[in-house]
Amino acid sequence: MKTILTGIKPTGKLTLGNYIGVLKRLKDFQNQGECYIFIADLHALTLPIEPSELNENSIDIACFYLAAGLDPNKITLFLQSSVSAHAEMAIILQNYLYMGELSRMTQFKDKSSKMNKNSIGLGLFAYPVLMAGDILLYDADEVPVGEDQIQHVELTRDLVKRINNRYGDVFKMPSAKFNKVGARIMSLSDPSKKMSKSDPKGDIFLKDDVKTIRKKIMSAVTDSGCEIKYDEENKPGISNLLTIYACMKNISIEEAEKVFNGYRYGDFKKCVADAVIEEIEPFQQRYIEIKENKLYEDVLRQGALKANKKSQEVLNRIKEKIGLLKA
Ligand code: ATP
Ligand code: LTN
Repeated sequence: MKTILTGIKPTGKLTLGNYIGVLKRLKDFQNQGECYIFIADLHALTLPIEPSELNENSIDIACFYLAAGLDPNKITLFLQSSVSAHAEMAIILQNYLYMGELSRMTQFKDKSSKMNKNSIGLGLFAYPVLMAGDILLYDADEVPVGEDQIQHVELTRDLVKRINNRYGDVFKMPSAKFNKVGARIMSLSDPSKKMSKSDPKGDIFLKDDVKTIRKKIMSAVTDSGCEIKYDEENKPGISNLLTIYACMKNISIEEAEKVFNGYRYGDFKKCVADAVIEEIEPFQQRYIEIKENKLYEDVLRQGALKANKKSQEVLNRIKEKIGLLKA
């Protein structure tokens, strides 16, 4: 049976991009293999964050995972920080990843370019080291992520080759699993940019009320043409809305284009808003129920027990291979 692992970092309010890129797909993954799903709270510390915000976001992500249909009897859901093997693994792996390759990571370049050079944390630079450890600790075969995280999974693959070459078969080779459609949902106000929770202009938040969602979609930036056609280069706004619609309806882009043949932009946007609301409204109701009844608490506790057990096995394996003595 294959093992599937993914995480989301609790850095802000989740967006429709997070939903389409990862959350929505997890329900199917849980029937395809053993799933380890976590809240990457240690990763959230790589940029300054208020303690209360980190707390609140972490609870929200746990509730959103469950609202997306994850069944705690089928999967292991946990907080990264409640499994100390993640920190220990990162300390070991940091010696096998090089500063040159880490400095070429797009996420690091993007985030650090917006900061004062003297206050870029070591953790931000070493982000992919911690992430590689997350993946390797559970012998993951598949890692469902959005497009921006593929580079980190590729780096993990390079690391596996490096370590296995030197010490024999220690780690399983993981691969990134991303959507053909919807791996990169773009901002509604600037469709040349990714919809991202740390850059909230142009986002649809999963907690937005229905009226706000409709308003944001109706005022999404498009172009001066009149054809509803997928063309990322010349019609990025329309292409993004077509992608959102196709993902909501589980159809291909070609099918979505056919639906809207001859439509005016305004009518098209209304249909996109209807499709998003139809799916997100019941999802939001499940989220509220889970949060109010604190249904996540027991799930996280049980999840930590299971994740600790599995990750210790793998941690012991690498420790032994590299020559750390067991007392
Ligand atoms: P931040 O802005 O804080 O970097 P983010 O919005 O990019 O956050 P992450 O926590 O980095 O969100 O991402 C969680 C998961 O959602 C990742 O697998 C990521 O690839 C995916 N994801 C994020 N944004 C999008 C998007 N716009 N389209 C598709 N997938 C996305
Ligand atoms: N970097 C990811 C979160 C993350 C992750 C992981 C995803 C941390 N560790 C391991 C998949 C596998 C992000 O969402 N930005």
